[in-house]
Amino acid sequence: MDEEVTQTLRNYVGGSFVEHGGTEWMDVFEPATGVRFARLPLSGSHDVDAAVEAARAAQPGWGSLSMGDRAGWLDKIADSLESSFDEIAELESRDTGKPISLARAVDANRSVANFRFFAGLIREQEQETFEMDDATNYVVNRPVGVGALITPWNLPLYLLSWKVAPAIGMGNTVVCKPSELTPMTADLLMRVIDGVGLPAGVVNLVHGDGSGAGSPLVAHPGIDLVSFTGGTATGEKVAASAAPAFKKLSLELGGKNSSIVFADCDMEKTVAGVVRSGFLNQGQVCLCGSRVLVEESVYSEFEGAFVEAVEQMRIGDPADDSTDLGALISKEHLQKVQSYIDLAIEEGGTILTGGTPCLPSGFEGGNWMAPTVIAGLAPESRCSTEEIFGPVVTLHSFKSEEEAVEIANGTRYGLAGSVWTTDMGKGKRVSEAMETGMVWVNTWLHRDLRVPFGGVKDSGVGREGGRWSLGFFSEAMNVCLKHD
Ligand code: TXE
Repeated sequence: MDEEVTQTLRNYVGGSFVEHGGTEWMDVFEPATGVRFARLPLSGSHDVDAAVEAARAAQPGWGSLSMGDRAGWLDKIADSLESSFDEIAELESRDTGKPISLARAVDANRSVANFRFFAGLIREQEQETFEMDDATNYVVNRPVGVGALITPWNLPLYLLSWKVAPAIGMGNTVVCKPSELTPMTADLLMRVIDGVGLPAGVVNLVHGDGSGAGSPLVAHPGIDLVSFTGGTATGEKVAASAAPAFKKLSLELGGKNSSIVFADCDMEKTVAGVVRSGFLNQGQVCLCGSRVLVEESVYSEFEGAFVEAVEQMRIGDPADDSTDLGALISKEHLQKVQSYIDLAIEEGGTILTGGTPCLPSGFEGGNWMAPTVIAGLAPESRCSTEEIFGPVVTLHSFKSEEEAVEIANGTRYGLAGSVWTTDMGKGKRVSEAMETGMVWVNTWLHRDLRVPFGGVKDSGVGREGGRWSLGFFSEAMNVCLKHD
C-alpha cells in the first residue's frame, strides 16, 4: 500500500545531516497498516568511512572533558528528549506497531531515564585507589575510543539510548546503526543531539541494512568497540568480524525464557504477570517468558485462567490508549511466527487460543497475529526451545522443582526467567539454579538500571547496566606510585 512518503531520512555525520553516497533507498512501513510513510538511505562503506572519520576526529577533545562536563551533556540530551516525550511515543508506536500506552510507559520513559541515569552515575564515579604498605595504586578509567552501536527493531530508542549514554559519558565517540526496520526515533535522537549542540562528531548515525552498513561498520579499522543487540545468528557474524581484531565486544542476543509457576504461588497475580511476560510488545522482547512451566497439581487451574486472560487482551489500533496488543514488526516476521505455529501442530501441540492472523477492521494491510497459547508440546520440541519472538507461548507441566529447573535450562539460550512462588527460599534456590543472566521472582521486567543486564550461552556475551556499562565503555589503567 502506498502513501505519499512523508519523510526522507538522512545520516548524521560530523554534526550535520548528510545525504548518503549511494542511490539505494529503503521504504519504512507502518506495521499496523502496511502503509509506507518514510524512506531511509541504504548507506554503504563510504558513508561508514565518513562517520568513523568524524568520530575519530572528535574523540580526543571529547575524551579530555571531565566526567562532570560529559554528565552535563547527558542531562541536556535527557531534558530535550523529555520535552519531545509525546513525539517519541507516537513515532515509536507508528514505527514499531506497538500500542501507544507501551511506547509511553516503556520506550519514551526509559529513553529519557537512560540519559538521566548515566549522567548521575558518571558524576558519582570516584577514583579507585589500592594502598600497599610501600605504594599507592590508583585506577584511571580511560575511553576505549570509537564505538559502533548496533541496535534492533523491538525497542528502538530504549536500546539505542541505553548504549549511547554510557558510551559518550565515558568519553568515547560513536557511530550508531539502528535497525533499518525502525529508524524513526534514532533520527529523532539525532535531531535532539543536534539541537542541544553536542560537539560535532561525538555521536554519528548511519542508516542502512546489515550487509551494506552494519557489517562494514563492525569491520572498520577505526572502530575500537562494538556494542550489539539483536539476533543470535547476527551476533555470531558480528563476533566473527570483531574478535580477530580484538575489538571490545558486547552482545545482547536472543532468549527463550521460562516462567516457572509453583502450586504455592498467588494464582491471580501470577496469571496476570505471566500473561504480561509472554505477550508484552507482541512477544517481541528478548526477555519475554515464552515457555510457561506449571507445577502439575495446579496445571489445569492455571491453564484455564491463563487462556481466559489472554483472550481478554484487546488487539487493534496501536494509537488507541485501550489497546493491549499491536502489530508485528514486518510481514517477514509474521511469516516466521506463523511458521512456528504451523510447526507446533506438526510437533503434536494443541492450539488453545489464537494461532491465526487476526485483522482488526481498518488494519487489513498490517502484520497481525492473535496471541497464541500452545499446550501438549514436549519441552525439548523446536517450538519450545527456539526463539519465536512473537505472541506465542507454550505451556508445560512439571512434577518437581528439579524437573522445572532441568526444563528451564534445556535450551541453547540463557537470558532471563521468572519464578512464581510464595516460598522465597524456593524462589531464590530455583533462580540461582537457572542458567540465565537475570531472574525475577513474583514479578517480571521490574528494572533497576544499576543491575547487570545480559545473558549466557547463546544469549550473548557481557553485561550492560550500571557499573557494568561504565566498565565496558572504558579501559581501566592502574598506576602504582612507590612511596619514598
Ligand atoms: O535482528 P538482527 P532482526 C531476534 C528475533 C528476531 C531475530 C532477527 O528472534 O527474529 O533476532 O531479528 C544489524 N553486521 N531479535 O533481523 O538481524 C541490523 O541491521 C552488523 C532479538 O531484526 O540481529 C540491525 O540494526 N550488523 C533481539 C541489528 O543488526 C548487522 C531484538 C539487529 O538485526 C548485520 C531483535 C551484520 N552482519 C531481534 N546484520 C533482542 N535480543 O532483543 C544485521 N545487522
